[in-house]
Amino acid sequence: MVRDGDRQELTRRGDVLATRRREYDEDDVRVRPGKSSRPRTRTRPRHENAVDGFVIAVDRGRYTCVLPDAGPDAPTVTAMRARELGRKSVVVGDRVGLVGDTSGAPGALARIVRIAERTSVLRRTAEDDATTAEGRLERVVVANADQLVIVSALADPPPRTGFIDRCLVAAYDAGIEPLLCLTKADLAGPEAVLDYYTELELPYVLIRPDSPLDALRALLAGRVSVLVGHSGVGKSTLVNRLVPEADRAVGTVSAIGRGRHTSTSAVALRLPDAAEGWIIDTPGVRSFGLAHVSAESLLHGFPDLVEATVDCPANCPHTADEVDCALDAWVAAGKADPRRLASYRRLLASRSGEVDPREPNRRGPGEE
Ligand SMILES: Nc1nc2c(ncn2[C@@H]2O[C@H](COP(=O)(O)OP(=O)(O)OP(=O)(O)O)[C@@H](O)[C@H]2O)c(=O)[nH]1
Ligand SMILES: [Mg+2]
Repeated sequence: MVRDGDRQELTRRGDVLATRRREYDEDDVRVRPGKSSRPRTRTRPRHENAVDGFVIAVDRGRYTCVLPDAGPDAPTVTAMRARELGRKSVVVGDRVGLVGDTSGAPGALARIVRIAERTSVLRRTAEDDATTAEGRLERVVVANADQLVIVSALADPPPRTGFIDRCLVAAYDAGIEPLLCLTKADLAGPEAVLDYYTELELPYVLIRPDSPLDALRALLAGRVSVLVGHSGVGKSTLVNRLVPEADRAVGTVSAIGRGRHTSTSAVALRLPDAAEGWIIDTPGVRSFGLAHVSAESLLHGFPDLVEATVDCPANCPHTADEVDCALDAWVAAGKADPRRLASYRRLLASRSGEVDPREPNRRGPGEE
């Protein structure tokens, strides 16, 4: 029998505790459960009745959910978070347990009592450098997305491969499949962008205002896809074409080639007909900070470079000043585009808060 006093003494001496415990019979050691592990008898029965919900919008503490088991025509349910969720955030794409009034009647309010384990989490940080406060400010964009649709206009605003590269890193890091969606193909050709990604097996679609969307629809069917891109690239325009009743506000692009951040929050929309998929429109972002991605994982966004690193010395930082880094020879041999290596190294430098000496203004060509 371990008395309370003894237990404290043992806890202070963690290692000793581990050794000593083995000397007792399991039955002899009766440690009272801590407060946090005590079963919550008051709330548990209601949790068992919780119905499944899928969060499609978040607005000032109110969560709009659909009930997947209630069919596509069932009304949406407005919910708030139950206090017992603590600080856990609920985001668009979350699969949740709902209790309370889940009728969806006007004024009805349900409560979110649990969040299902997420299959993927798309994150971004305000800045790249994890040592700064901004770099530590991590935002979960959406949960449970299967596909990241990187939307880039071919003109107005012009494409920025540095931004696309960042999105690719975020996608691979989160285990979400990327799809490149090049809009405004009526204004400019895709050759330059596609040439940059030749070595990657990156699926892409071209969008013009009058082009049929069959290819895109086929790639979206049955999946949860999230659109990301700069403001003004045409995300909401695309969503309105895919989901005619979506009625997403569409903005204009200013003279300096920037959108006006027309969309202000993420919204998931059900794809019509037999597609059985969801498309999530998100507000335009200026950049996609990657402070949360380790230096090693950063490389996953560059599958065209990964293979070369088997010839690198152990713990090679892959930076430009590392003379034995095998990436330089790989690019010199024509196995990858030198611009991709430069982009990777810019990200490496940006993460550690360093400015790449060859990039006086720190940002890559064409990046905001
Ligand atoms: N020429 C051309 N214009 C387009 C195309 N797609 C969208 N636009 C225009 O681009 C502008 C911006 O479109 P939005 O759909 O609001 O862009 P967004 O990406 O949702 O922007 P934010 O909500 O600010 O992030 C609108 O004036 C659209 O009409 C296209 O394929 N071709
Ligand atoms: Mg929009």
